[in-house]
Amino acid sequence: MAKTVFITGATSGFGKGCAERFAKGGWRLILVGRRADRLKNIQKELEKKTGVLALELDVRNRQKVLSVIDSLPAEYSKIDLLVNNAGLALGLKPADAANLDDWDTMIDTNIKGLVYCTRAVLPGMVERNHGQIINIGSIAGNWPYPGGNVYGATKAFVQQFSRNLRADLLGKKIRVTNIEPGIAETEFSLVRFGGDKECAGKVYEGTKALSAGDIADIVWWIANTPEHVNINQIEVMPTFQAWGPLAIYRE
Ligand code: NDP
Ligand code: 8X3
Repeated sequence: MAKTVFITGATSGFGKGCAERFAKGGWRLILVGRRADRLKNIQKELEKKTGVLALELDVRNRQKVLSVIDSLPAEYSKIDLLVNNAGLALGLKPADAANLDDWDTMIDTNIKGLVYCTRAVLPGMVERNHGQIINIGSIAGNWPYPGGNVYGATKAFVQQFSRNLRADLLGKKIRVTNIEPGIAETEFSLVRFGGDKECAGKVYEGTKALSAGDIADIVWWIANTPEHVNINQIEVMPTFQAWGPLAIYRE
């Protein structure tokens, strides 16, 4: 029987790349996002290859996340893999000038949304003693940078939550991985800079960033490792990205 993957944030970037990769591999898809028109188009395209259930869902809506996952149609109810990908960065201002609403949105989406989806899907996995969760963290959860304040902190949460899930799930055939990508060309920067295409474009100018396909290939590989193998964490950057020196302020 075909396996089922539940992908949050499937309307763009990594999530859409994963949907395409898993459709090619014959998995059934449950695709989540807020933009209904995009979901519909992706569903139409990928239905040529596999079964697709498209869910217009905001992962910040705790009640809806829980009820939608609790009432999945029978043929989609046994989730083999949850890809907790929905997330965003908003702004790049220093902490004293950052917009508090942006901070709320990042916390509500990257932390609380991810936690809601996990909590809703996990009991079924435990009952079946089978499953896998792949979280999309970020290098920003490992390495601080100016303006990364709350975004990076939400991704540090994702890292520790992933590890703690492993601790809770010891003895069960349920795997958990945190993927921590570096710079990748998706709609991420467009969102971060409030739709400013010029500003977003500059982020990727003159370099070779990761692509959505690169991350989808990694997710696909992790999903297809043997059940006794758990990849705890993968940090991946483009070859053209590395660490800078520590900053020293001089008067
Ligand atoms: P995109 O902006 O291209 O995609 C983000 C996806 O998240 C969209 O499908 C969007 O769908 C969805 N999303 C956002 N908020 C919500 C919400 N409240 N409910 C449901 N879906 C939501 O960016 P990426 O593909 O780059 O980002 C995917 C993940 O990867 C994020 O968690 C991001 O933090 C992380 N990441 C990105 C990196 C990069 O450089 N691109 C590097 C490291 C990590 P919709 O708007 O339709 O709801
Ligand atoms: C996205 C990577 O470095 O822009 O998570 O924060 S970065």
